[in-house]
Amino acid sequence: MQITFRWYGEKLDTIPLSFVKQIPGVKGIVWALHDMPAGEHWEMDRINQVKDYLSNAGFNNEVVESVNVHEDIKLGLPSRKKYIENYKNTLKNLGKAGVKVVCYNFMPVFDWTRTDLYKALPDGSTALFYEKSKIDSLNPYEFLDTMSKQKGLISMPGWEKERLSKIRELFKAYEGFTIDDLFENAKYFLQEIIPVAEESGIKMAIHPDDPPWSIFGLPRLITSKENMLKYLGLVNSSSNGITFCTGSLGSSDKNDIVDMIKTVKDKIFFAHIRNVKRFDNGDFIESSHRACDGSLDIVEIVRTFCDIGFKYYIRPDHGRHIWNEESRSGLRPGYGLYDRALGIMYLLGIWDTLNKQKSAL
Ligand code: DNO
Repeated sequence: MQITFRWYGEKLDTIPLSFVKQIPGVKGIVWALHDMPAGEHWEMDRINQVKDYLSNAGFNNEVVESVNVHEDIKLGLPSRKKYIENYKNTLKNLGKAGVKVVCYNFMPVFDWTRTDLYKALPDGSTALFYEKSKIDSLNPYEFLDTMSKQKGLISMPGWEKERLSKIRELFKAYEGFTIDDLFENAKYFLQEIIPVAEESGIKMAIHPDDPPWSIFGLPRLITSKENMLKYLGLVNSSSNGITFCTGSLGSSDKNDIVDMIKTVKDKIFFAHIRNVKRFDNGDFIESSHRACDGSLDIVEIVRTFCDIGFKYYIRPDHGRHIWNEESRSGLRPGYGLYDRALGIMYLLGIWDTLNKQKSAL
């Protein structure tokens, strides 16, 4: 396996890559052209610019998160053809630049959803929090209104200003839309792009829905083991796979994470490993990576990845905001430096111990 770290680019991230270099074990940067709206074609020279920048800092560019899927593709509108063509051309260019894995999602309208970006944990750190009753009681417009008052919302991936400005039209377009419609449109998309991914040497890795249940009446696909298997079966290919995000799937106590990893093991090309603490009323908060701090047994999860001989990419995913980091300007909620670095050390500690035990056998 290879440890990676998500970074938003020279203009959009305030964490210097020289700091990331000091975290033991990080080989690659998980990147994207975050200024490109979904559906646009990524030009070769922009891709190469990032590649050179990363390689000068001592990192590879093998994982992209995300090439976003235009909403017209999810909705199955006639205009999807143009956006799918752009997607294919982007994949071809990424392949030429040495990219091996492309993460994406197929969530209608909202990407990951939380209600508080800075909820205090008992130790004084803050973290992303989901309050079920709030989501259940507000309509999406009221919800957006409360969210946009919180510092940093529009710097969250998937919550871009230009996207949010179309929210009313989008909800209208999804009226009466079912999960079967969404699966059907995903199938069409995969049938088109997977052959191009194969030719370009790219593994496509869909990110689970976060949280893994329907919100605001919108259907969601990657929420359970059954749905994951159904999605993988839409197009049978060694390029059709999963970004296994433990925190997203683990926000639901219905998901047995270890069992899911074992089930889809050959299809996991990228793993986001983080912990989450679930509460009985359906709320959850992103806790530290340590197993005893949350509801997920991160030790067992890492052991399972080690046992299946996982050879692809892992990142620590989100972190809490610690050591006064939330006062830093330019902080992206969930994407500070310190707790993600601690997360990496925890994951590597477990991984190294397991490997040592294995070689002692
Ligand atoms: C949040 C992320 C998601 C993820 C996309 C993948 O931190 O895990 O925004 O990048 O859903 O397309």
